[in-house]
Amino acid sequence: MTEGRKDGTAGRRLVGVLVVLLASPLTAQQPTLAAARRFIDQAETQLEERSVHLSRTEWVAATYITHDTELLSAAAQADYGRLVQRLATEAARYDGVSMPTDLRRRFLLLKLSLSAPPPADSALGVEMARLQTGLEADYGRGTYCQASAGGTRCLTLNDLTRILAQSRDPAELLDVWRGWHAIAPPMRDRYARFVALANQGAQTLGFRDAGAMWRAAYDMPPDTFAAEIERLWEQVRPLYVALHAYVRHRLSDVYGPALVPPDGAMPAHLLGNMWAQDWANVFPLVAPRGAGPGYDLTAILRERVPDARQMVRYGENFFLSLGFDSLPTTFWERSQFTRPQDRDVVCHASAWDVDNRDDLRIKMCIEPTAEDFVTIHHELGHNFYQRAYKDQGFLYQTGAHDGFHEAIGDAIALAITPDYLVKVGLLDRAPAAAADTALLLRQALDRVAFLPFGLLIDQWRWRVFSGDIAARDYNRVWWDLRMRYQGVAPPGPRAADAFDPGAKYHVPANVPYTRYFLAGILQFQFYRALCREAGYVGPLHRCSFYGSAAAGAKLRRMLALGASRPWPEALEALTGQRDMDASAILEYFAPLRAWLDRQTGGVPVGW
Ligand code: X8Z
Ligand code: ZN
Repeated sequence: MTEGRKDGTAGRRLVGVLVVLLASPLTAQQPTLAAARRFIDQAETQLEERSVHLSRTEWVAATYITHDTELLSAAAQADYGRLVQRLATEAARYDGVSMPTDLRRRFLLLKLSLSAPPPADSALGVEMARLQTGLEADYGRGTYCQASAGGTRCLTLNDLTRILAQSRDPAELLDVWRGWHAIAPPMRDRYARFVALANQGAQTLGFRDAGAMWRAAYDMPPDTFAAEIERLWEQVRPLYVALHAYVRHRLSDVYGPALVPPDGAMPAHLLGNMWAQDWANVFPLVAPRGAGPGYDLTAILRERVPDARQMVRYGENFFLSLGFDSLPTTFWERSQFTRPQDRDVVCHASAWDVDNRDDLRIKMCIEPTAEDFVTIHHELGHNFYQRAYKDQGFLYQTGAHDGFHEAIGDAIALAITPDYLVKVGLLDRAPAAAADTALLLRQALDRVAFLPFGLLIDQWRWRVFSGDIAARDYNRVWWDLRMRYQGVAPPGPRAADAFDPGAKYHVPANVPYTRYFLAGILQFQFYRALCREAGYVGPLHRCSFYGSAAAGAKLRRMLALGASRPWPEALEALTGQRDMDASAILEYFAPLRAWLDRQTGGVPVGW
């Protein structure tokens, strides 16, 4: 489970008025507007109440993976799914009622509230919930056990991540990459069954399949949304291709043309990240030649910040500087900041609002790295959003769209500039402006490299849900898409039973992913708006709005809307724009783009 609402449960029977309506001759009458309003109010009350129980079972299942917590969580999910299903079915009787758009919106949000709605048959709903919790738990338990002379050593994803970030030995990198991907083949058939069941559920709600349902959550027709994604990608693709060409050119020098072909795809195991989704860890290999050392945030954190909790304090402090209230004491008591030594947990970072009021938590396995420092800000962005909209009705207690939720903390993290680090005492003096290229390159390895990855997971999944890709072709099409969008290839041929998408958290956990692509664009729009509000003038990438009450107030106004208004209104409240638009990210990276083009003059571009 990530942020915002938890997928939910059953619980109380529908009360009073509906039962009477169903049992009486009034059934034949046209339902009224007043009845529709009463219905959705009562639905919200029930969902809200049951969601708390669901969140608690999911929290325990994610932070203490056992056979029993898995089954308890599955049962709670199945119950909540049944409740949503029943309410959505009953809601259909109000389809013909003419109602204000605000009320209509709440009915739609009810239908869209689960990323995998259960089939009508409750036994199938239970089967689906077990598959879902089982797949996520298997991911959480995943390890790679290496046989060596001294015996067997089992490495967690944290361990493997560290090796991928630091090692420059292609054989070792290949070994850990393969080792982790071996967790997934046993998931494939269960995943295929899960897809079939989720589709049945989506169909009972009137959607063609679960992917079509996901695309329906953006205040525009699903096909228009797909086109919108394509439009945004076309805006940023040239920047990505320029970065790709530069990185490939440099890595080809480091690893040789046999491993990194100068005009082909880059192999996935050499980019510093298990999924090659961001490349910040290969920065030392591709840093501008002759550039000074700049600074190394990972090294600073290791030296100056005693533990994970203190890293989180820096994140909280940023929000406090914008005028947000401090996190509740329970946040510090109930969050999981580091990987427990004595049990299996789902380490993939997430942010929770367990009681829809103020029981905010994060769940992470924090390491003292710049990467995790950014992720902390990302997660806290979810928590402060959750708190900002808590006074909205339950169905509005979520992001303007899911990309907004993912973009808040990232926009804040963009303001972790050298000047900011000096202000909070993490850096003694800011590097000279000449170091900007290096800083921008590091930032691009993180945020520009991510964009095609953010896009392609659901390009794959939408086709999986639509039935366009059969289970036996899952892996082939996955790599076709990675090649097409990212210009990244598997390190060698993949076995017939490989299921590489299953080695990425959001696939077994069924978390939609287009949100991260959207966030990749939106975070720069938010950041630019916050910089302007703070009165900043100068090159965009050097702006930090740390300490700006005006920026904070403007941000809170957008966050407090939750999902109560169509997202263009929320976007306008902060940025003055009603469209998602890549001009801010392009402006931010403009100096780097010019530099990249100079570096890659005469070397192959594209793949
Ligand atoms: O899953 C996440 C967050 C939790 S919502 C840590 N992210 C994506 C990922 O890790 O794949 C943030 C960046 C993209
Ligand atoms: Zn997130």
